[in-house]
Amino acid sequence: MTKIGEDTGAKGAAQTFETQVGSGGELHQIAGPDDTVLTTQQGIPVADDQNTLKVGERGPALLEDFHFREKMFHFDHERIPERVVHARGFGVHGTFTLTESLEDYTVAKVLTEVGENTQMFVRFSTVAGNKGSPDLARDVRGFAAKFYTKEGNWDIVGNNIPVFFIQDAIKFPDLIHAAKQEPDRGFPQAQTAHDNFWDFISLTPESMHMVMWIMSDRTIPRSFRTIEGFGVHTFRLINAEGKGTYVKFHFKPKQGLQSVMWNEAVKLNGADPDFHRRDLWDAIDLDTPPEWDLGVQLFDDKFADSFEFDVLDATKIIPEEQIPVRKIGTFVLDAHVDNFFAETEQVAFCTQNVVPGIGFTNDPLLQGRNFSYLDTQLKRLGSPNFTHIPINQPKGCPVHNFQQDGHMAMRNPKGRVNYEPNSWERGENNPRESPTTGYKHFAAEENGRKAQVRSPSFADHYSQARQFFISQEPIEQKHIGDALVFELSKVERVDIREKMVGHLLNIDETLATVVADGLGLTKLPPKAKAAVEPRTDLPPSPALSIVARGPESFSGRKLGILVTDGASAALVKTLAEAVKAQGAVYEIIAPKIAGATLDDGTIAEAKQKIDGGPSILYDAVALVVSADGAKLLAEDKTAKDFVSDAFAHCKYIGYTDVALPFIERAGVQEKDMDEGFIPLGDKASAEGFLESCAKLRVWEREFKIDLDAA
Ligand code: HDD
Repeated sequence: MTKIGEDTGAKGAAQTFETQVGSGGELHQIAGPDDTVLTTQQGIPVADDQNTLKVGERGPALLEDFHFREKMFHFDHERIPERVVHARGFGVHGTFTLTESLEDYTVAKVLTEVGENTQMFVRFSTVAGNKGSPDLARDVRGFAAKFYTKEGNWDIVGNNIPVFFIQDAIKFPDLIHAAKQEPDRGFPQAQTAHDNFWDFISLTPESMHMVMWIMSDRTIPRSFRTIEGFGVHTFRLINAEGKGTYVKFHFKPKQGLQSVMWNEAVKLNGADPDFHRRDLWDAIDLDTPPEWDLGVQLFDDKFADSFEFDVLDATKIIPEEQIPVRKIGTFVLDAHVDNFFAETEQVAFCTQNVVPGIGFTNDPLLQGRNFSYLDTQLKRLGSPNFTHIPINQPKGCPVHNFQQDGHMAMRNPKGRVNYEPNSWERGENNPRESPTTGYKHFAAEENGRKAQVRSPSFADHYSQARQFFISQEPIEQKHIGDALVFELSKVERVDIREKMVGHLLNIDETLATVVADGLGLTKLPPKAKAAVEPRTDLPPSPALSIVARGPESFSGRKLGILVTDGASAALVKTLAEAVKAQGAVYEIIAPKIAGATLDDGTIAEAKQKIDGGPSILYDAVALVVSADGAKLLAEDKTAKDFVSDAFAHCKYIGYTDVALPFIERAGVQEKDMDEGFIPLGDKASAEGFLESCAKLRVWEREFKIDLDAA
């Protein structure tokens, strides 16, 4: 037994503790009464956090050890249920600033007070994978935004795709069951490439528009920073006169749109399963936080009545060419959470969180969501008091009501009165309704027969799928074909593959033929029966292409500079300056993590050893090697992969002339060295290289090197 210090730091109360010392006989010093002392949840200072209380050195443990019991009890209960969908997420704080008032359309202060800053929290996510699944799964990205407005919390629980798989919320559990792991085997994880998913889809023609989007590169984004966000549904704005205007919400990334290639995504999931979250974390750390414009498409009943499709159908878009997106403000996401669990895990988004001036429509998917989100928070967070958790508390306004008690209540009304009406004096603890500023539901007139029906106006399932497809650049169309072939090749049942091709025949015959060929079908299956004849007269909408709307510069992108001993110090410096001038970043990759000794004797410190820094981590690469270094790398499989992958992924590759033999040994012949290969030497060449990199990829290359090229 050892006696430990008299002053135990019990917040002023001097106590004496007796405790067993560790087997090494070390003595645990306790600091004075300050905030750095380890305590139990009850505030009792802990003297020994290494050994349980036992009888004798080798004896049994004692129940009396309250510190051990509390610690273990808490640990055993650390996990809460992960979200049934969108389990893997990444949250960040930000600020929204309004630049254009919508006062003609809404009374919502967040949309009318120009120049006002509104605090925000955004959680990005994938849908199907579990919490620990990789970031680059082919999947829809959730883009959920909480605006802490002066009039309460407003949530837009959106995705990076403006349409959805289903039209009625009653099919959501089936969709998600089919998409997630198959129930008997518990796999595949975070993938739609399996029988159950495509079986459900092949029997759900309304999902065909969404299928085009999920098979496009939208589902393998380069970064959270390079995705769009969509509120998806038609919502309603309500002005001071109670007049309603339909609205669709859009988030447009100032960074431009960008995706990776499928082969890259597959490799990224192994090399860095946290690729997207790390990217956003780094961008905030480097003080280059991403920004989005908040845009709205506004329209009235007249437009809705004349539009080709039903504006209440969440499987349809309104092309931007028909109703342009009006940018009304900007948000910047510039602050990390303090704690992942407290904020990112516990944040609770609900589609029904709207503020005065913003309302719903009868979209049957939205109506169902308004029930589901509140319901799920009770399961996940365990109490109706989930709104008391700091991340969910309104920050822009006070909260006063007579809701009380329940598990984990952090605030209860003070004083005697907890009901309404009452005869006590109105006050902070005795709040009253406010007919002037309170939320008023849109006074829509409704009347109809009670029935379980689907409106005939929802019956066109293929026309916009076709419109999306024909709006893509050739390389994007190729990727859609490749993705369908890949996914359906993982489907074991031939009849499901065939059924899918039958649907594609209603969308685009060439696409259907390419996919049928890729699957090795000997003849085209019959066309799927369409509820209404698909239209072929919808014009392409250029706004739907990622490639057409890429960034204008290399800003915010990352160059990988592969160096070896003896490489040119001047060139490394020049490249670094050119990268900086573009607002981009770079990483040095070297054969050893300590870095490389350059030709002037300076050391280029490496961020990555070559094995840990494959070229998939970079938007473009530069091979700044010496002749000896090139010889060495030419014998190294990983180094050769660095080059051959960058080539296969259509990236820009800068190189010193002595690197040529290395490039050749990596499998790239001189005849294959297209405009994406840029010789590096002087300052001008480095600057020219970085300017070319703004195009991000040399897409023509893919048509030359891919067997599947149409
Ligand atoms: Fe959902 C989570 C987006 C349809 C039911 N959904 C969730 C999240 C996003 C979306 C981004 C994650 C929020 C977060 O980060 O915490 N969901 C959508 C979009 C949809 C959609 C854009 C179609 C337009 N969802 C949808 C339907 C239902 C749900 C039709 C059910 C009727 N969604 C849920 C949920 C989740 C959820 C079960 C799981 C965790 C959560 O809500 O908080 O309630």
